[in-house]
Amino acid sequence: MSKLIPRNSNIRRKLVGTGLSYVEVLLASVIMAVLLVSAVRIFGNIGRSSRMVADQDSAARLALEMIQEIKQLPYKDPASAIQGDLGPETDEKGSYRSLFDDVDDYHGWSASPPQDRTGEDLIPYSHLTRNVKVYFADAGNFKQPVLSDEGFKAVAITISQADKTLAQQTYVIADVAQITIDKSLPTPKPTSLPPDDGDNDINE
Ligand SMILES: [Ca+2]
Repeated sequence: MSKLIPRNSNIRRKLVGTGLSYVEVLLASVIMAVLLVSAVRIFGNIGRSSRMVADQDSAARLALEMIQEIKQLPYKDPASAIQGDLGPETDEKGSYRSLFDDVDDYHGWSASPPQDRTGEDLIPYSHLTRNVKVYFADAGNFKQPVLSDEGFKAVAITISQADKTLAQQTYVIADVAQITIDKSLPTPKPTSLPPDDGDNDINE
């Protein structure tokens, strides 16, 4: 036999109050779980974005270091009578890069981890691969490879992680000795200077 509890009794208020508390706790738990999952996702995305930005910075730095090394060298091999083949000469192969002595010796170079010129691994970039390709560039369109040397070599440097390319930079190096001056251009006339007035003015 059930017993009715008066609507305004303290017991009823306590029971009703207890029931609402469970619901509130349940809702709060659900909300906390949703917030927690969202926070994990947000921080996960921030972490991935930070790593991606750091890797792209590293890739740009590695490409820049390589082209700075390459552009210090002569356009052509100073010791080889045979020009026209791209890549290191026979006596330079297997020397890491320490014996490379011209721009196109770097053609086909690839290392993972990237290395310095003496062959030391660059440990901070051990998850990256750096490779170089060199091609003769069309004098009228540097993006167009050609079979013979027209006075320009394009150096394409790619930095990748697994199969993903992080940076790809292409630089063009000119053979200054091979570039001819267009003699059809008018020769500038020498400017006549005013006669010296003899006062040894340093600005004259
Ligand atoms: Ca060489």
